Amino acid sequence: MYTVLGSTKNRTLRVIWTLEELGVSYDQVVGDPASAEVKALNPTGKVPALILEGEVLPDSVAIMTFLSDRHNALTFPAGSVERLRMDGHIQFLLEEFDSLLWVAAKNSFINPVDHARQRSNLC
Ligand SMILES: N[C@@H](CCC(=O)N[C@@H](CS)C(=O)NCC(=O)O)C(=O)O
Repeated sequence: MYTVLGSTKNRTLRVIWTLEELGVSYDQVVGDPASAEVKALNPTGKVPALILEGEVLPDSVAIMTFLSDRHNALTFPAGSVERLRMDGHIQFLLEEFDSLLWVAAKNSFINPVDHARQRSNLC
Protein backbone atom coordinates (compact mmCIF):
# COMPACT_ATOMS: atom_id res chain seq x y z
CA MET A 1 0.00 0.00 0.00
CA TYR A 2 1.23 3.45 -0.89
CA THR A 3 1.05 6.39 1.50
CA VAL A 4 1.34 9.88 0.04
CA LEU A 5 2.65 12.63 2.28
CA GLY A 6 1.45 16.15 1.51
CA SER A 7 -1.64 18.01 0.34
CA THR A 8 -3.02 18.86 -3.08
CA LYS A 9 -2.08 22.53 -2.53
CA ASN A 10 1.42 21.79 -3.79
CA ARG A 11 3.47 19.35 -5.91
CA THR A 12 1.80 16.49 -4.04
CA LEU A 13 -1.06 16.96 -6.53
CA ARG A 14 1.18 15.43 -9.21
CA VAL A 15 1.56 12.22 -7.22
CA ILE A 16 -2.14 12.02 -6.36
CA TRP A 17 -3.00 12.58 -10.04
CA THR A 18 -0.66 9.76 -11.08
CA LEU A 19 -2.11 7.33 -8.54
CA GLU A 20 -5.66 8.22 -9.58
CA GLU A 21 -4.83 7.77 -13.28
CA LEU A 22 -3.24 4.41 -12.51
CA GLY A 23 -6.30 3.38 -10.49
CA VAL A 24 -4.09 2.34 -7.59
CA SER A 25 -5.28 2.59 -3.99
CA TYR A 26 -3.36 4.72 -1.53
CA ASP A 27 -3.55 6.48 1.81
CA GLN A 28 -2.74 10.12 2.28
CA VAL A 29 -1.23 11.93 5.25
CA VAL A 30 -2.13 15.58 4.75
CA GLY A 31 0.38 18.11 6.04
CA ASP A 32 2.00 21.37 5.02
CA PRO A 33 5.66 21.49 3.99
CA ALA A 34 8.00 21.59 7.00
CA SER A 35 5.10 21.00 9.42
CA ALA A 36 5.44 18.76 12.46
CA GLU A 37 3.15 16.14 10.82
CA VAL A 38 5.36 16.00 7.75
CA LYS A 39 8.67 16.01 9.66
CA ALA A 40 7.44 13.13 11.80
CA LEU A 41 7.46 10.95 8.67
CA ASN A 42 9.98 12.77 6.49
CA PRO A 43 12.71 14.54 8.50
CA THR A 44 13.55 16.83 5.55
CA GLY A 45 10.05 18.37 5.83
CA LYS A 46 9.68 18.18 2.05
CA VAL A 47 6.51 17.16 0.27
CA PRO A 48 5.54 15.20 -1.60
CA ALA A 49 6.97 11.94 -0.38
CA LEU A 50 5.77 8.46 -1.10
CA ILE A 51 6.04 5.97 1.72
CA LEU A 52 6.36 2.39 0.60
CA GLU A 53 7.32 -0.55 2.78
CA GLY A 54 8.79 1.79 5.39
CA GLU A 55 10.90 3.74 2.90
CA VAL A 56 10.37 7.45 2.39
CA LEU A 57 10.76 8.18 -1.33
CA PRO A 58 11.26 11.82 -2.38
CA ASP A 59 10.60 14.09 -5.36
CA SER A 60 7.34 14.48 -7.27
CA VAL A 61 8.70 13.70 -10.74
CA ALA A 62 10.84 10.80 -9.51
CA ILE A 63 7.77 9.37 -7.75
CA MET A 64 5.60 9.78 -10.87
CA THR A 65 8.21 8.03 -12.99
CA PHE A 66 8.62 5.27 -10.40
CA LEU A 67 4.87 4.65 -10.21
CA SER A 68 4.45 4.67 -13.98
CA ASP A 69 7.31 2.21 -14.44
CA ARG A 70 6.09 0.00 -11.63
CA HIS A 71 2.54 -0.18 -13.00
CA ASN A 72 3.60 -0.23 -16.64
CA ALA A 73 1.37 2.66 -17.69
CA LEU A 74 1.44 6.41 -18.52
CA THR A 75 4.99 6.15 -19.88
CA PHE A 76 7.22 4.32 -22.32
CA PRO A 77 9.71 1.53 -21.60
CA ALA A 78 13.04 2.67 -20.11
CA GLY A 79 15.68 2.64 -22.84
CA SER A 80 13.27 3.50 -25.65
CA VAL A 81 13.53 6.60 -27.84
CA GLU A 82 9.95 7.48 -26.85
CA ARG A 83 11.00 7.49 -23.20
CA LEU A 84 13.94 9.76 -23.96
CA ARG A 85 11.61 12.22 -25.70
CA MET A 86 9.15 12.12 -22.81
CA ASP A 87 11.90 12.62 -20.21
CA GLY A 88 13.31 15.47 -22.32
CA HIS A 89 9.93 17.24 -22.31
CA ILE A 90 9.67 16.82 -18.54
CA GLN A 91 13.17 18.25 -18.02
CA PHE A 92 12.31 21.18 -20.28
CA LEU A 93 9.17 21.94 -18.27
CA LEU A 94 11.05 21.70 -14.96
CA GLU A 95 13.86 23.96 -16.12
CA GLU A 96 11.87 26.55 -18.08
CA PHE A 97 8.65 26.80 -16.05
CA ASP A 98 8.73 24.98 -12.71
CA SER A 99 11.96 26.57 -11.48
CA LEU A 100 10.83 30.11 -12.40
CA LEU A 101 7.38 29.65 -10.88
CA TRP A 102 8.95 28.24 -7.71
CA VAL A 103 11.31 31.20 -7.28
CA ALA A 104 8.38 33.60 -7.87
CA ALA A 105 6.22 31.73 -5.35
CA LYS A 106 8.96 31.67 -2.72
CA ASN A 107 9.48 35.42 -3.06
CA SER A 108 5.80 36.32 -3.09
CA PHE A 109 3.65 34.29 -0.72
CA ILE A 110 6.04 31.83 0.98
CA ASN A 111 9.08 33.66 2.33
CA PRO A 112 8.58 36.40 4.93
CA VAL A 113 8.03 39.84 3.40
CA ASP A 114 11.39 41.19 4.65
CA HIS A 115 13.17 38.24 3.08
CA ALA A 116 11.47 38.90 -0.27
CA ARG A 117 12.45 42.58 -0.09
CA GLN A 118 16.06 41.69 0.65
CA ARG A 119 16.05 39.32 -2.30
CA SER A 120 14.57 41.83 -4.73
CA ASN A 121 17.15 44.44 -3.64
CA LEU A 122 19.86 42.13 -4.89
CA CYS A 123 18.69 42.50 -8.49
N1 LIG B 1 11.83 18.73 -6.48
C1 LIG B 1 11.00 18.41 -5.36
C2 LIG B 1 10.71 19.68 -4.58
C3 LIG B 1 10.02 19.38 -3.26
C4 LIG B 1 9.74 20.66 -2.52
O1 LIG B 1 10.61 21.58 -2.39
N2 LIG B 1 8.50 20.76 -2.02
C5 LIG B 1 8.10 21.94 -1.30
C6 LIG B 1 6.59 22.07 -1.37
S1 LIG B 1 5.97 22.07 -3.03
C7 LIG B 1 8.50 21.77 0.15
O2 LIG B 1 8.26 20.74 0.73
N3 LIG B 1 9.14 22.76 0.74
C8 LIG B 1 9.48 22.75 2.14
C9 LIG B 1 10.92 22.97 2.40
O3 LIG B 1 11.69 23.09 1.43
O4 LIG B 1 11.27 23.01 3.59
C10 LIG B 1 9.71 17.77 -5.84
O5 LIG B 1 9.34 17.97 -7.01
O6 LIG B 1 9.08 17.02 -5.09
